[in-house]
Amino acid sequence: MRLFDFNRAPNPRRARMFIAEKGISIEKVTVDLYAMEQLRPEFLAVNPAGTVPVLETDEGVYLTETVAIASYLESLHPEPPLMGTTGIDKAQVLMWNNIVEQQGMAAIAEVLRNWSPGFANRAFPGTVDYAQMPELIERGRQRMTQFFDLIENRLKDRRFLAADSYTLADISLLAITEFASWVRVNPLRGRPALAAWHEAASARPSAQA
Ligand SMILES: N[C@@H](CCC(=O)N[C@@H](CS)C(=O)NCC(=O)O)C(=O)O
Repeated sequence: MRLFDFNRAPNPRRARMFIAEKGISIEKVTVDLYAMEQLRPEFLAVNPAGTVPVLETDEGVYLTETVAIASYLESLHPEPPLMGTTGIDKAQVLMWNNIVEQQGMAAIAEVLRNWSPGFANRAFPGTVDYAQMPELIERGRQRMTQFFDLIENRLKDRRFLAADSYTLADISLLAITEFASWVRVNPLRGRPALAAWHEAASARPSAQA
């Protein structure tokens, strides 16, 4: 089994933190996004979407979404459970993980990819070039505020985002809370519940992954 990885990017970090929480080790293959290695034919044969992380299973199947990688590893290594144990907990983990990806990650990506010169013509990952649209930057920032306010409200009286223990949803939230600094936003400012949650989450050894 191998993980196609890049240590500076937030989505591969989610996979690495999940692996670290499981206490397992998986061979890593670096795909240097700064050198655009994700668009080389040999990597596009692994993942036509040109994104990392990708988990290559022992059977040669490529899993190209973090949630799928997590789900597969959870099935192989159920302890400690990171995706819920009861029906309702499993549903809540997927629900909050989706909210983090589709509202939080998407909003930050909207700002970053339409703003940073490093993403000129790279408004989306993959082989098709998309021009930046600067008018989306401010909208993305508003969506970020809306997302982190939602999370602040959720965490007011809870230790963890989705269930009674640390899960994939928390891992995803940790990755994107820190990813916000890429667009010079500190989501902890003025959000005490998120700040307390972040202090605890970032103290976990897996946060170093
Ligand atoms: N939905 C995917 C997202 C993967 C993704 O967008 N990865 C980024 C790095 S954080 C990437 O590979 N970007 C390549 C590019 O921008 O060309 C997941 O859940 O892992």
